[in-house]
Amino acid sequence: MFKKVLVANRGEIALRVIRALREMGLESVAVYSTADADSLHVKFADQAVCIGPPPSRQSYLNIPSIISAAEVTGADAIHPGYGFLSENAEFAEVCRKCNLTWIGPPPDAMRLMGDKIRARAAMAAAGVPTLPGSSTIGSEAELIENANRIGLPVILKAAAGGGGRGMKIVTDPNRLVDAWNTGRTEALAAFGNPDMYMERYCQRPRHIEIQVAADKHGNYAHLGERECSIQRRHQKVIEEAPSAALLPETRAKLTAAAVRAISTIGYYNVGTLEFLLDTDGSFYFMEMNTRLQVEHPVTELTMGIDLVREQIGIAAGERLTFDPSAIRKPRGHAIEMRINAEDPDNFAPWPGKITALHMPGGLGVRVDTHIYDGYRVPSNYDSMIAKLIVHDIDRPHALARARRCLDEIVIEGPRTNIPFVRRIIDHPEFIAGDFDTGFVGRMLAERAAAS
Ligand code: MV4
Repeated sequence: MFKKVLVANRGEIALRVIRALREMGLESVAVYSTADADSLHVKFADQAVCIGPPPSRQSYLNIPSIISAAEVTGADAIHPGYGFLSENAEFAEVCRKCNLTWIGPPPDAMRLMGDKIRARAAMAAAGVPTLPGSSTIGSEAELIENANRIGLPVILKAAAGGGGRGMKIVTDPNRLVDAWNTGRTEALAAFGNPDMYMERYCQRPRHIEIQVAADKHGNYAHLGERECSIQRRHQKVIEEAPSAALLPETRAKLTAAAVRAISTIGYYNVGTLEFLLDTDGSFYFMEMNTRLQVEHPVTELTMGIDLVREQIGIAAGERLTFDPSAIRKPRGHAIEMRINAEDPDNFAPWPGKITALHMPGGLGVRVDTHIYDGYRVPSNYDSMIAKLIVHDIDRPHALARARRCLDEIVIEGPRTNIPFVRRIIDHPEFIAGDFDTGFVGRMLAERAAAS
């Protein structure tokens, strides 16, 4: 096992990893930008190294600075958290070259999943369902041929995209060429790669993801699903486990497909396969995230497994702490609500000093946050300041607990999206479990029309 681990991240996830390290008896090294000097992750780590000025490019994305911090502190491994460098295969390889263990998957698997076209092909080859689609579209003729074969509507996606960035839905045949050209230009500017591919467009799907974990000894496991359909502009707002929409036989097929996928590619560490679930119960692979996810706590609470501890153990060459072949049923129901410092009416970030703070507590309540009374939310990073996660025997009880917790929270200073979260969890269709990825958009459109 390692002695000292550098955490290449900030905010709540840096704290989450530092807590796991402390419980495992390992030393932690925090890195921070000058904007984060007063952050809790800096205070809670055993050591902390300033790695640069506020902009992420010069600090949390600055590979030489982070490697130097690991070298001067004598760390033997790096945990990347989520976002920032967590899906950067080159960073993973640089760590290895510097004799720092990468607490994450094999770089080749990261690279494969980073290319959405190659990932789709690899998953189809592993027998995982994918939507009818194309490979890289090389010409206008190929574009039209594929659209004719698949049938409109189609969705154009960037090979280097992901998370919903750079997607174009085409319903009108006259818009096809224009959408492809615009998409290519945008993809080149955003990702440095103009390649686009096409899929049949699935209307009103649910976004269901499967948590997987594997060690370096060939043990492959799934830890059930998370329902992530409640999102606004591809940013998840509420996630839950289990999904109210999955029939037991669909769940069995989905989880089996996910395990088959990771064993085929020889994956290890934790990861998430994202699927679209269609209204008829069919499901299709979308992409794989080769890292810990923001919403991992709902799986931890329902499965009783510490995913960060698993990650560290796996990287150190240990076996999974649980039996991968045992059928694990989720215990009760967990719901995560992301709390952002933002204007609840227009979603504009709202940085600034926290002048009063009270977080909820009690049975079945977990709050993952780096904020405290007097903390200043910097304007340089994303606006998520806390995750409120509730757990209870079933979904109705978990929803009641969620409402009780939202009533207890006090955050003064920046405004937050709590009123928006509250409107979702009080919405009759959300309560009934009757929603898809278009739910938030429709809810906001109705509200705009009513005012
Ligand atoms: C789709 C889709 C429908 N059909 N692909 C969004 C995130 C990315 N990982 C995949 N995403 C989607 N891919 C096909 N073939 C719907 C989504 C999608 C979505 C699309 C438009 C607006 C909001 C959305 C929310 C979740 C998923």
